[in-house]
Parts: sequence; structure tokens; C-alpha cells
Amino acid sequence: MNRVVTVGAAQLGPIARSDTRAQVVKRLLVLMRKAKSRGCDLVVYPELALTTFFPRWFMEDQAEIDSFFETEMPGPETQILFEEAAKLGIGFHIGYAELTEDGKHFNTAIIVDKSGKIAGKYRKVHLPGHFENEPWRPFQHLEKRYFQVGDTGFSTTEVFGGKFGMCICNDRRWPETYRVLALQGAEMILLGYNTPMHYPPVPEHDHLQGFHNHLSMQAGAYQNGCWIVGVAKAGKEEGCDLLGQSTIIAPTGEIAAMCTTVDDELVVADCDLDRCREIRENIFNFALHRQPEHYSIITEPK
Ligand code: CDV
Repeated sequence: MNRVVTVGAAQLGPIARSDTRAQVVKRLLVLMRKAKSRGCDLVVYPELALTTFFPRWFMEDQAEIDSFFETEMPGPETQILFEEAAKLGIGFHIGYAELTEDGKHFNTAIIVDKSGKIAGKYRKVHLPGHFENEPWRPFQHLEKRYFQVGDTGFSTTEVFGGKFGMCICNDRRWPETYRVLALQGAEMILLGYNTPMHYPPVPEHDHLQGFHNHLSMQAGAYQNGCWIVGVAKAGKEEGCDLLGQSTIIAPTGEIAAMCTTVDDELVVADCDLDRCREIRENIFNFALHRQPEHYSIITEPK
């Protein structure tokens, strides 16, 4: 059986604070149609893909904060994405801010299958940044304030003829993320990110943003024998430079496709899910070589 999934990494350029959902969805639709015309089974959008990256601002008015969140998915402005996906017969992955019926706020991502149905949902576990306003910073990173730690855990979804996992942005820097997904058989991990080029607490590392991005994902792919699709919201957004370099990474750790702009851009790769076996049946054969009795400290309470 052919297990090649053709994937489009649909990087987004900046989204202004004043941009409406309708304006953003229009851009997403352009990328989706382009992906379809290039033979994609699946198009992958970034983290918090429907609005500007709002955790960069300190806000106290809860109504203002909630205006960046979706109370339903699909909702009135996003319904068309699901309809277009079903019409074209293409799946998608997208990140958005989720406000639940019982008032919880999550940084969420979903996988939508080719019939336009939500097949899997993930809520971000590793929330970076800080809780309080820190005026010394040129911009804030208030994910810890605006979101709760995700309650879905890391799980896999059977879709597109394979096993798919999800994580979101900062999760990609943590080796545990990939291993927990790979132990459940994930063959492809989808993730979006918003990564400022300037990291105020350690500016000495600013020039390494691109390196650390690829280092984490390429190591995650290789050490777990899975495909990784990492997609940025990029470019100068409301005065803040965001990293691009969205990539599709093979289970060998090699980059199969990479964006070269910091704007809306689609790159495509044919991803053979059976290539995971090259790694998983050999150098990282978990059943044969792992020694979890020596790893217990990893799961001890912090
Ligand atoms: N959106 C993110 O999670 N961004 C973080 C930054 C703040 C370090 C990241 O890991 O890219």
C-alpha cells in the first residue's frame, strides 16, 4: 500500500492587530487552494493562525482578551475553511485560541480530515513566557497569563492513512514531546509556531533562533523516526520580528522542504510514512534498545 502523504507547509506572513478573521481566512483559503493544486493531501497552518500573536501585549480587560479567542470551531468566520477543505478533498491542521463553554482558555490545534471533520484536537502543554506585565521588555510574552496548561495530553490521531501527532510551538523544544508521541506510534508530527527573533531574557541567543528551531525539530524527527512539519507565522508583525524557516523534516532528520521568505508561502513534500521504519526498526528500535528503568527521573514530580 502506498503510504505517501503529500504535505503542504503553509507559512503565514504577519497578521496585523486590526486584521479581521475574514481577511485572514481569505489568505488561508489561497494557500489551501494552492496546496490542492500542488497535489497535497494535507495543508498545515501555524500556531494561533487566525489573529495577530496577542500575548505580546499586556491587557486587563477580559472582553478585549477574549476577542482573540474562538468560542466555536468551526465558527461563522471559519466555517468556509472546513467547507472548502471538504469540497477540495484536502485535510488541514490549524492553531487557534480556544475559549471553552466553561470559560477555559487554551492554545489549541486541530487536525481536520478530507471530509472537513475535526479528527483530532490538542491543547498546548508547554506555555512559555510570564504571568505579569514586565515593562522592561520591548514586548511581552504572556502565554502563561492568557492560557491554561492544556488538558488533552499528547495523543495520536489515525488519519490520512497514518498516525499523526500534534504539538505547538514551545513544545517543539522539549524532547519529551516527541518521545511521548513516538511511543504511541506517531509517524508525522504537525506543529505551528510564533517565535520572536528577539528573546528578551537572553538576547545573546537572538542570532541562534533559526538554528535552535531546526536543531530541536531535526533531532526530534531523527531520534524518534518520524516526519515533522513545523510551520511559522513569520515576518515583522506589529513591530516584532518573527522567525520563518518553516520546514518539512524527514525521519532521518533531513530537511525535505523549507520556506525561504517571511511571508505567506507554501512548500510541499511527498512524505512516505513507511520511511519511519528505517529509523524505528534499527537505530531507535524502542522495543529492543530503550532502557526506561533508567529514565524514571523524567516522570518524577517537578
Ligand atoms: N509561541 C511560542 O511558544 N514561542 C516560544 C518563544 C517565546 C520562545 C518558542 O518556543 O518559540
